[in-house]
Amino acid sequence: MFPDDFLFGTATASYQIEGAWNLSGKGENVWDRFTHTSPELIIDRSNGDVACDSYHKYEDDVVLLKKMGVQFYRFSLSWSRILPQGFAYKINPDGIRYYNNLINLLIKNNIIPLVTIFHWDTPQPLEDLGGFTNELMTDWFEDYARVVFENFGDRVKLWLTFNEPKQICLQGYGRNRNAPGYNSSGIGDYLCGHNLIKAHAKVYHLYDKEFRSKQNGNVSITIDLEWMEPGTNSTADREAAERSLAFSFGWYADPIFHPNGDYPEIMRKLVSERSKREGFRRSRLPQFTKEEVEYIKGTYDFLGLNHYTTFLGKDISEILTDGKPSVEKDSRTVTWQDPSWTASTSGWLKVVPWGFTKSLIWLNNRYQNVPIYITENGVSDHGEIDDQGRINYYKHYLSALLDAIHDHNVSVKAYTAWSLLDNFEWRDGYISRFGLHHVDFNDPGRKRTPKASAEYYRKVIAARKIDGID
Ligand code: PNW
Repeated sequence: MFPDDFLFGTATASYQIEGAWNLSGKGENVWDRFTHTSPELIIDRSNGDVACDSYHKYEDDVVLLKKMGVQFYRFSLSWSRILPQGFAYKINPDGIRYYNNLINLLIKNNIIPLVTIFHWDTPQPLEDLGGFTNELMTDWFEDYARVVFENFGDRVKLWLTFNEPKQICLQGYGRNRNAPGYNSSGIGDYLCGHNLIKAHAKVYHLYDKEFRSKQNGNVSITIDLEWMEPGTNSTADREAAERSLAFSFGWYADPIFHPNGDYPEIMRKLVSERSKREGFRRSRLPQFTKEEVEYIKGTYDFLGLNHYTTFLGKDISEILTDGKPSVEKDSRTVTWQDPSWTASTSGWLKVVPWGFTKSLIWLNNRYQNVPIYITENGVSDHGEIDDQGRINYYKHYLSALLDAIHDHNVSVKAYTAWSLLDNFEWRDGYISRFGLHHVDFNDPGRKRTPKASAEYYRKVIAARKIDGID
C-alpha cells in the first residue's frame, strides 16, 4: 500500500503541449527559434508550434485528469507567454489569463496545481544576451518569479523553480542537443549550472522574504537522477560509479541539499586538476564564494526528483588532455547500458526498475532523509493505445518505489507519471511517445484517446496499491 498521505499526479511542460507559439501576445523562446532555424536537428523535423494545442484545449486536459483521479497536476509556465520580451516590464494579460483559467479549473476539480516555473523555454531576447551563461539571468529569473508568485501564489502552493538543470546545461550549452544549442562542453555547461543554481537560490529567498508568510507554499527544484551501477565489482569501478553520481546529480543537488553545501569535493578537485593540465589558468568549474555557499545551502522545502533509467559506469584512469574538455572526461568515467535491458524508443531509456530503489536509497543517505517528490517517471513507445509495455514499466517502477518506502524508510511523498499526453518530445519530435493519452497530431482537433495505461493508473490511484491490479 502507498502511505495515506501519498499523492499521485501526472505532468506536462509548456513547450511540449501548449502550441499557440505566436498567438495572444506570446513572445519567441529558444525552442521556437531552435526548431524553426534547425529543423534537421529534430528527428521528424517537427516543432511545438501547435503541439497538443493545450493553449486552446486545456479544459479537455482537465477532464482527462479528473477521469484518472489524480490528486495533482504538474505543468510548467511559459516565460515568454507571461513576459513576451523575457523582462518583467511588459506583462502579457492573455498569458496571465490562460494560467489563471487553468489553475482555477484545476482547483474547482480538486486537483492541486504543482507548477514548474521554468521547463527549458528561455525567452529568446534573454538568450540573445547569453541566457544562462550571463549572471544577470539570476536577476531576470527573479523578476519573472516575482510576477508569477504575485499572480498565482494565492492558489499555487507547490513550486519548482527549474526542471532538470543538468539537461538544460549539458544538452543546451555543452553539446548542442537541446536549445539554445551552444557547443561548449566542459565550460559553457558548468557556467550555465553555476548561474542556474544561483538563480534558484535567489527565487527561494525571494519567496521567503516576500511571499511565504502570506502564501504558505513550498518551493524546490527538480533534478534528474540516472542511477549509476558499477560496471564491475572492482574498487575502481565502484568508485567511478559514485564519482559519476557526484558529477551528475551532486553537481546540482549538493550546493542546495547537502549539509556542507557547495559542489562535491571530488568534482572541484578533478575539474581543477584537469583544467590546469589542459593549460587553463583557472578551473573551468566556477567557484562559489563562502557567502554564496551559505546563501544557496538549504534553499528547498522538499526534493523534486525525475527518474527514468540506469547506466553502468567504469573508471578511466588515464588523463587524456587532448581535444575538447568535457564533464565526462573530468569525471574520469565512461557510462553505458546493458544491451539485455528492455529498450524504449528513447535511446537513453532502458527499463531497470531496481535502479529506482537504489537511487532513492542513495538520495536518502546523502541528503539526510529529505522528503522526496517524484516529479517525473515514465517510458516511451510508438504511441500504441494498448500500451502493455508502459503498464509493465509503471507496475515495476511503482513496486521499486514501494520497496524504497517500506524496506528502506525513504520518505517519498508523491509520484508523477510522465506524461498526461503524447507530446513534443524535444529532439525526438512526435516519434517517441510518453503519454497516458494518445494524441492524434494529424487531427486539427488534436483528439485525445486514453491508452490502456491511463486506465491502469486510474485503478492504482483508486486502490492506492499495485498488487492485484492489471
Ligand atoms: C525529461 N536522460 O528529460 C524532461 O523533463 C521531459 O520534458 C521529457 O519529455 C522527459 O524527460 C522524457 O524525455 C530527460 O538522458 C531527458 O537521462 C533525458 C534524460 C533524462 C530526462
